[in-house]
Amino acid sequence: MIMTKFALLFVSVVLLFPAIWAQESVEIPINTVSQRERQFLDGMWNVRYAPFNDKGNAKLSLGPEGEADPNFMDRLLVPKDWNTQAEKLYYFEGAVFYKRHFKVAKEAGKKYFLHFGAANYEAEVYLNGETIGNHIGGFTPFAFEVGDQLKSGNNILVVRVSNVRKKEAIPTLRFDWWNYGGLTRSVSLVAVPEVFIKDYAIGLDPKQPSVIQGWVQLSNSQGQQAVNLNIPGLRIEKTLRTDSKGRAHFSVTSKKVRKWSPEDPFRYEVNLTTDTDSLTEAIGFRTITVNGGDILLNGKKLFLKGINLHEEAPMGGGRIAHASDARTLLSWAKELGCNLVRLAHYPHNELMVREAEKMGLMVWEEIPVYWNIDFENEASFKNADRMLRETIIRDRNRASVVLWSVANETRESEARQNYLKKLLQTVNELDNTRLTTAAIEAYKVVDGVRVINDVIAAELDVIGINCYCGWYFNKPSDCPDMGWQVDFNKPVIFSEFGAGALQGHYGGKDEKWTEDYQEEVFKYNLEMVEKQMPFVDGMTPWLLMDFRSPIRPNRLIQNDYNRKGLISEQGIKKKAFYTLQEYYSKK
Ligand code: GCB
Repeated sequence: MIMTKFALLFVSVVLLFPAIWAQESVEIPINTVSQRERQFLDGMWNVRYAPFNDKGNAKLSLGPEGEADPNFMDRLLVPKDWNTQAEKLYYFEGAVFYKRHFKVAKEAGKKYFLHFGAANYEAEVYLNGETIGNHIGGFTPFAFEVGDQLKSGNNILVVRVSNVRKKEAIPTLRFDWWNYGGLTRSVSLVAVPEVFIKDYAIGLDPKQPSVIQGWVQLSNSQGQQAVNLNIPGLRIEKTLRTDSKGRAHFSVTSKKVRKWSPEDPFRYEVNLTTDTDSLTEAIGFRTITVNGGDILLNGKKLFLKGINLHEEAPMGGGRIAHASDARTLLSWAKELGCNLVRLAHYPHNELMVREAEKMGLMVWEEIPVYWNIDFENEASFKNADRMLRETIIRDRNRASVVLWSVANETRESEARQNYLKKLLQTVNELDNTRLTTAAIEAYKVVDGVRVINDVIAAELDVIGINCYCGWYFNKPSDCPDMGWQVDFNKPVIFSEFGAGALQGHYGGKDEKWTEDYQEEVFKYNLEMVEKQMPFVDGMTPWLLMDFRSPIRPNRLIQNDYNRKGLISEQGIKKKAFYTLQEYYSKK
C-alpha cells in the first residue's frame, strides 16, 4: 500500500507520542501501595512534645521502647491529627516526636518500604538509629525504602512531625482552616518482590474514547520484561513488553466500554501481572473534556452540581481517618443532589477520592496555593510543585477526579502568573486527560459589573469564580441585579458563594449569622446565577459542613468554626441546605 504524505505524518505522530501519559520527573519509590497487603503501623504511638520545634536525631530511635522511656510517656493515636486528641494540643504548633516499635519477619528476596499517607507539615523519619529521610508537605503520601536499616525482629521507628507555619510553605502563614498537625494518615510497611510494579496509569484517551491507554512502570529499568494486562469485563488480555526504562506503554481499542458516570459509577477489574508481581484494581473509564464554553462528561454536556468541603470528620472530629467519615460527608453531598465535590483547599485523604468514585461523585482536587503565597520564592514553588505531583500521581487512576486546581484566590502579579503557569505545565506533563482550573476571586468591579479578566484564566481549561455577594458586600436582595462579564469563552464554575449561620439561630431575614439570612443569601445568589450568569456550567457553593478555623474567634457564634456550612459540625442541616437541594433537583 502506498502511503500518502498525510498518512505518513499521522503514523509518525502517533508513534512518537504513543500515549498521552508522560513520564513524571518526580522520584516516587512506590505508588501502588493501596492495593497491596501491608503491615499497618497504625494505633497508639508513644510521643514527646517539642513546642520549641526541636530538631530530631537518629539516636531517638534507639533506647527503650514505649513507656519505658520517660521522655515518651504520652500517647497519641495514628492516624489522626494531634489537636483533637488532647485538650493541651488543641492550639499546638511545634513538633511532636512519635515513637513505636514493631516486629518484622524479613523475607529474603523482598524489598521493604515505609509508607506514610500524610504528615502535616514536615516529617523526618528515623529507624533503629539511622536517619531514613524527610518530607515536606502536609497532605500527600511519601515512602522510603528501608533496606539494611530494617531488622528481622524488633524495630524502633521515630517520626518527627512539625506543623510550624512558614512563609515558603504551601499553604503559607495565614489560611482559613485549622492547622491540624501530626501523622494524620496511615503509616505502613510494604513488602514487595525485588522487581515490582512501581506505578501505572490507565484511562480513556479523551480524543478517542474507544481507546484505553496507559503505561506500567516496573521498579527496574530493563527492557523486554513481560507485563500482562487483563480486563476480564472487556475480554482484554495483552502481553506488553517494557522499554529500556522498564516502562511498557499500551493502547487497546474497545468499542463497548461501559462508562463511569455519577448515574452509573461502574468500574472494571483490571489486573497487571509480571513474572514476580501482580496487582488488581477497580478502574472506572470516562472522559472529561471541554467544547467552547461547555463541559462534557463522556461526550455529553452537563451542569456540575457541586459543593465545597473541608476534610473534617463530622461531630467535630478533626481530620478524617476512616472511610466511614468520608462516606458520611459524601452521602450528604449526594442527598443535596450533587454530582461533584470540590475537595477544598488541599489534597484530601485518599479515602475521600476513592469513596467519591464508588458513590458516583466527580471530584475537584486542589493544592493549597492559597491567598498570600510567596510567589517570588523558588522554595515555595518547589513545595507547591512537589505537592501537585504527589497528588496527581496518587489519584490519576481515579475516574472520579475530573479537575486539577492549582490555586485559590491569588491576586494577579507577574510572579504569580509565572508560578501558576509552571504548575499548569506540571499538570500537563503528568496528566492531560483531565481539566485544569483555579478559583479566581471576583473582586474587580467596573461600572457596577463584576469583570473576570484575570490573565491566568487564559491558561485554564475551566475558570472558577469565588464571590460572596450578600455576605462580604451588598445585601442578599441586591445580588440578582449584579451584572457579570467574563472575558473568556471557557467553561465557568461558580466555585464559592455563601454566608455564615449558627445552626439553630433564627431571626429576621436581615440578621446576619441566622439560618434565615443564610437562606436569603442562597436564594438570591441562585437567582443571580439564573438571571445574570448564563455562562455558568456548574457551581460549588461554600460549603457542606462547618469547619474549624483559628481566624473565627467570636465565642458566641463561631467558637473557632467557619459557620458557612449548610450542615453544622454536629451533622444538623440548616435551612439553606434545602434551598440548594431544591435548586439542584430542578436543574
Ligand atoms: C473564601 C476562601 C475560603 C474561605 C471563605 C470564607 O473566599 O476561598 O477558604 O473559607 O472565603 O468563609 O470567607
